[in-house]
Amino acid sequence: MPSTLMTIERHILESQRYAPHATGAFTQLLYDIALSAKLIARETTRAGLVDILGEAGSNNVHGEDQQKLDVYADEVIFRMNDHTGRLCVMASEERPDIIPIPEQFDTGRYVLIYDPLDGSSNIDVNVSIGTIFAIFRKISSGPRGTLEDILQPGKQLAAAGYVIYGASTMMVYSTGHGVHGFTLDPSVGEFLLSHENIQIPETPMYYSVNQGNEKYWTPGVRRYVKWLQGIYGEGRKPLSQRYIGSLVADFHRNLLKGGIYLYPGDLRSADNPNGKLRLLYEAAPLAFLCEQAGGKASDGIVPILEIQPHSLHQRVPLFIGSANLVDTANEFIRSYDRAWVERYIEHSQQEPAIT
Ligand code: P6P
Repeated sequence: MPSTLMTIERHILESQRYAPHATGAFTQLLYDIALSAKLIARETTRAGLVDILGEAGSNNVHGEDQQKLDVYADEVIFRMNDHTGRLCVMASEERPDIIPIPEQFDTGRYVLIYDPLDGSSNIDVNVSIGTIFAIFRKISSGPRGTLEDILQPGKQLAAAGYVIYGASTMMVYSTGHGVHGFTLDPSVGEFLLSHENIQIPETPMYYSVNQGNEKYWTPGVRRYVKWLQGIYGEGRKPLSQRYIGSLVADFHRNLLKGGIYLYPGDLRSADNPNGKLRLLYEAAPLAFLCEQAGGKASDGIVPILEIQPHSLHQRVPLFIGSANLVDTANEFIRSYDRAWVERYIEHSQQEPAIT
């Protein structure tokens, strides 16, 4: 536990020293995200008490039933940021297209991409869920943001983070100067610094994968998971398998304790060898954090942060966590999954160009 009492607002302000030319808009944007997280946290803890559980009766772009809390979280983040003049464009997991800044408001030099409530299928069973956010700088030439500003590779991120709504609510973020975790003290409504400069342990404890998908895995992934299960010979505790079905919760545990989360691509459907997770608002922001914490993240072939997105809701296989475990995953795939690699590369090149 850090010795000093530091709120997230003061920490964000102090990290401004890394960008003396910053206008303060970046700092304010991070404040706004922290405030959104407090509002969403309040509803997640009350979800069982008010009529906010259950489905909103609508579907999102992916045809998934939208839980009311999903819709609430998406609205909170949008309305917290649409009028501040700090953003030029937004994008959300819950919305089909990019979200322009309403005409009546000024625009700014930042881009906000977010998954308002990841793991929402767990809402009704009271399992931890999370918000994931990514912040880019504007790169398009016009006054208002475009899809070009959204489709940036993760290596260009200005900041990224997540909020986990669990036994306690934590916000974890990085602006490229280490990864720092803050725990919400609901009695005062402040996020207080609780995990300074998080580094993912070299020695892993967990591996997280949906074993139920084993029959769809490629030969390399099967061999890799077998390797994980036998990683420590006699005398040493093997890795434990932990899979909550909530990416933020699984990632957070592995970040603090060491381990790997994998959602591999597979050959289940010929037209989508990319697996389930989304590049822009799930894989890339968490990969940014993981690399800042000394870990790695890949699609099984290349680093996640190097991938040039082609479309807003593009899926990508994800291997993320302790560096040595990610490197080994890449080796197994390189050695045993040529057919899948060719299909994946071909499919990625067919992704619709910027429209
Ligand atoms: P499956 C939640 O829907 C999510 O996007 C991640 O949070 C989670 O890790 C994954 O999907 C779970 O997917 O197919 O194992 O249920």
